[in-house]
Amino acid sequence: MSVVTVQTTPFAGQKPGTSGLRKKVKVFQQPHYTENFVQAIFTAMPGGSDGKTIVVGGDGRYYSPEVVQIILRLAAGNGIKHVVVGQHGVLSTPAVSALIRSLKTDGGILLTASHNPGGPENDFGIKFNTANGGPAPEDVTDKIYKVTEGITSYKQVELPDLDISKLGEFTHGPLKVTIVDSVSNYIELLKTIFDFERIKKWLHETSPKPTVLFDALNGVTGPYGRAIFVEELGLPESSIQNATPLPDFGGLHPDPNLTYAHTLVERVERENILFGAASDGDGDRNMIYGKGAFVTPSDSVAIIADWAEKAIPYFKGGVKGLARSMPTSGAIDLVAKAKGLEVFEVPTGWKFFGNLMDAGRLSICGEESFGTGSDHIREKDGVWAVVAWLAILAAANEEKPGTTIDDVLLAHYNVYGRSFFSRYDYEEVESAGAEALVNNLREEFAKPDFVGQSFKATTSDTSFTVKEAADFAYTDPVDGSVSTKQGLYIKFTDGSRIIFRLSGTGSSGATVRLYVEKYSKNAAEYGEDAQVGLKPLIEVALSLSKLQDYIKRDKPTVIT
Ligand code: VG1
Ligand code: CO
Repeated sequence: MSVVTVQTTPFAGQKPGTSGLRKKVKVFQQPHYTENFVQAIFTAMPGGSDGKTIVVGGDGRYYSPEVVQIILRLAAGNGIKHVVVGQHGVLSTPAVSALIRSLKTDGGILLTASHNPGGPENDFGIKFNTANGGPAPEDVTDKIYKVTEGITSYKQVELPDLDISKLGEFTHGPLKVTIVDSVSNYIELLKTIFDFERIKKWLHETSPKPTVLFDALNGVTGPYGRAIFVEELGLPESSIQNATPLPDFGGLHPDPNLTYAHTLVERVERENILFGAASDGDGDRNMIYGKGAFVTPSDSVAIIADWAEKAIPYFKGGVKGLARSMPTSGAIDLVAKAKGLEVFEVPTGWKFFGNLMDAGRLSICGEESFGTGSDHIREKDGVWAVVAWLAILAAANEEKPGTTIDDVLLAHYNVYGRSFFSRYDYEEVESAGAEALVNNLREEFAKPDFVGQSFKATTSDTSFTVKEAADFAYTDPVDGSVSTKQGLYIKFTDGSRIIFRLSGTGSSGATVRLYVEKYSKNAAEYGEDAQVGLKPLIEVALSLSKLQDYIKRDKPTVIT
């Protein structure tokens, strides 16, 4: 079968965002749209596509099977030698990263729009990961975008559809295609990281038995959850729910937060479940939620870092360094300080952690957006974080039987203090208004008297004085690459922060994110509701930015 060159013209806006290209399914279904972007990946991949091996898989959302076939045809046209595909095209994002690394492939293509809803009217996405298993760095995504802007043709072999339901090795035109089980490689990796026997001992030899509930929100992690919680840890079938991946996530918004993971929150509260957790559509996010105890992602990563050596065999040899994205609270910085570890503050998006991990300077990191992970792979890893928390509880219960999530949180605050944190999302607002909001803030920041200015809350006398304000820029300590305009932040003299950023994962319009953080070392405040403690700061953020005027919304879409 020969390679056919198909004429095409560029589509505007094929620019990968925080985590790949995300658009409505209908956009990807336009003739040549998906092909153009896949061709750009093959053209831009480091070292070219000729003779290379790649992994292909995703969260199984609507339109994935069709795109797997498109990728196979273009892979054949672009000289790729071997494609490793998850059965039915399904692999969680962490599982793709793990496969790229364990099979030492030249990269992978992930078919997911992560936590965005799926189905014919919703979102699809394509992301390219490089040979280290992590999301392509900005120089590669910039090149992909450049190629899409000038594309005139793509190359393919007109192959019939391959049956991707059967495991094994196949010859498909000029390609070798291996269809692999979606979960086994990943589960084997987790077994090398955690002490499952120790977790089992706590789960089965405690009376009454600790109760666990994992909610896959109809996303990709259902089979992974079953393999770990039911098969490996011996928990009952009732300890997992929404565990069959559905192409439209059963209409759920597969984002593990208090708003969207209500199926989890309700059952945990109703049944007094000790340990609850949820994951997102593609399995890289997680939420930890026990009866009456919500763990903010910023606290979660700090606590995992604090317990790592004691609870997780993978870190027995020592933790190398810690990191967080800029808007994430400074809780992890305090752990790093106490342990004498390096800590890095990177822009939003997991791609910025990869270089530090590859250089052996980073072990554990996280983002406030329910992303937690380590250098066992190069993506954030929802199921890993859930098992990490089970490992912490098992270890904590050895020291003091009956320890709950709440107890772990309080013990942490008693040592390190508490960072109150919240994020307000204003989704799908008009792009012009969002741009104007950001431009206005930049102008304010540039005024000579902005630093030193005090702002008073609207419903109380609390006021905050600006210590520093800037647009976050990051110089990668490993390769020296510079990323600018990564979010506008204001630090106040009392250590509080507010941050404004535009999302890079939406599929239409603009999403404004407002992040607020306030640190307390006052034990009387540790049990407070974050929204109460943060109220004055939020009021100041809204009034100084004139956010409601610019984007014409009086309430956020989601508060986390
Ligand atoms: C959001 C989060 C960011 C995360 C990204 C991908 O990006 O804020 O922290 O890395 O989603 O997460 P943005 O640009 O919309 O703020 V997901 O689970 O794709 O994989
Ligand atoms: Co995700």
